[in-house]
Formats: sequence, structure tokens, C-alpha cells
Amino acid sequence: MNLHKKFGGIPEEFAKYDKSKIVLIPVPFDGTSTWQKGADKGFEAFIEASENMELYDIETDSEVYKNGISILNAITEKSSPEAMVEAVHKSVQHQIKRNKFVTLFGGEHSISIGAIRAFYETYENLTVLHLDAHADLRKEYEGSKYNHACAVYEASQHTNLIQIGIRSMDASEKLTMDFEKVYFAHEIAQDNFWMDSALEQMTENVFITFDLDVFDPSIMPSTGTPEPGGLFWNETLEFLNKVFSEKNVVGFDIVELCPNSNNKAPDFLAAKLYYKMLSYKFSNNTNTTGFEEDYDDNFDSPFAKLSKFKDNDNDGF
Ligand SMILES: [Mn+2]
Repeated sequence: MNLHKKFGGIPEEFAKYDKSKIVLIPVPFDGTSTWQKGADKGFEAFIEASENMELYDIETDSEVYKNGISILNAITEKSSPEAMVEAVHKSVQHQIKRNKFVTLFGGEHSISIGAIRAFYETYENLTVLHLDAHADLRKEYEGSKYNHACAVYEASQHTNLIQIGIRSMDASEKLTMDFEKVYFAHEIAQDNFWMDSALEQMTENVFITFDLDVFDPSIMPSTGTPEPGGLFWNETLEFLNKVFSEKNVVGFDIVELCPNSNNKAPDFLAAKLYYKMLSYKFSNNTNTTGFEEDYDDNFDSPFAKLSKFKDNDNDGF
């Protein structure tokens, strides 16, 4: 599945695994969602929308696809949520070892558990930046630790978890929640300092887990559980831009796109969000000549070891 799919309809030479700095792992899993089903259809809709997107990013003056974006075979393990989480964990581990910048697209939010585990096993003092309408801090839900309602419980125990945009939770989750590191949606609406405050709480290495329902349903209605009072496009991108420029973002996932064939705009939003995040990652916002130098200067990055890309200046990389 998706073997020949390309993000953004990019030329084949930029989609080849060996030459791609970025890998995209589809995990079209929808095994535990409780209300509207359909997150398993999210990836296809996301790719289709991406094919209609222009690939020059105005804000960063860059064409990030030239770093190579390779889509891996989808993780289709669904015999149980546990097995899916382990399959994701293994795959992400493998790609980190191969010095790829790892991105994932859901599927529902339980797919993040294995990815986060692979990253906190790799990086000490990892920050997990969690954007979501929901707290997702349940230790167990409907008999499983790997339910979407438990997406960041493990992160709360093993990482520096910072939560943004939360506006729905169960009272029991208060016991797990670190309120100092939670930026509720109603607070964000009235507070100009939340971005800087959240940034100050982050360690150097950050994994971003992005549940699309953090957005206001007026711009992102295509999620399983839309909640009113969410974030808007420009403020969210302003925040992400700050995070990518001030921290070492080691990977990210985007989850919970539940497409509606009568409204393609949310699918396009998801594709654009993904591309914006990559543009922020691989650009310093002032660079107009290429990415290779940024890339090699960043010795904290696992990419510093990717010497094979340094030798390929003549073939478009
Ligand atoms: Mn959510």
C-alpha cells in the first residue's frame, strides 16, 4: 500500500528512500476510536490533497521537498492496539538509526505511543509537545493502555510533556496532569505569553505530536471528536515556527484526520500543516540558497552523521 505514493506529487528523484532526509510513515489505524470512525482514511485524503499544493513556501523562501520525502510502506498491523504500537515503535527506531527525520501520519492518536517510545529511548530529556483538544492522559481506557484516550499517558511518565490547546478531559485525568505544563485553550485565547512560556519549559530535543482536533472545528471539522474553541491557523504556525527555530525538533506526527468527501479543505489544511512543519525544520528562515549548510552545521542533529548527502551536491540535493 502506498508504495508508489508521493507526497505533494514531487518528482520521483526526491521520493527515493536512499536520498531522502525525511521519511513519512503512514499508520492508518482506527481500532479504538469511540465516536466517528474514519481516521484510517485520513492518509489517503492527506496525500490526495497534497498533490494540489504548491511546493514553494513563501514564509521560509524554501522548497523543502528537495531534501527528499520518502513515504514508507504503511504500518497495517491491526491484530491488536498493542501489536500496532509495537510495530510503530520498531519502525520508528529503525528509521532513527538510519538518520532519517521521522514523520508519521495517522490514523488515530494511539499510533503516537510507539513513536514517542522510540524517541524517548533515543533522546535523554525529551520534550513531547502535545497539541490536542483532549488531554489523552488516561492510564487505561476500555481495557487497553493503547487506546487513543491514553495517547500521552506514557509520555507523561517518561518525558517532559507539554500540552497545548486542551479543552476536554475527564476529572480523573487531573491526577496525572502537570498543570504547570498545560496551556488550556481558554487560557490561550486570553494570554499573549503562552508561546514563550511553553518554549521556556522545553528541553532541547522536542517531539511534536499533533492531533488535528486542536484546531477550531470551523477550520478543521474533519476529526473524530471536534471540540469548539480551538486554535486557529496563523497562531498555531507562529508557535510551531518558534519551536522549530529555537529547539531541535527530532520528529513529529499528525493524527486524527477523519476525511469528509464533501469538504476537502481540512484535508488540504493537514497537507499544508505537514509541509509547513518540514519547511520550518529544514530552513532557518533567512537562508535562500539551500538547506545543505544548515543541515550540516547542526551537530546536535542525528543528521550530522549523514555524510552521504554531503557528497551529492551535483544531483539536486
Ligand atoms: Mn484529540
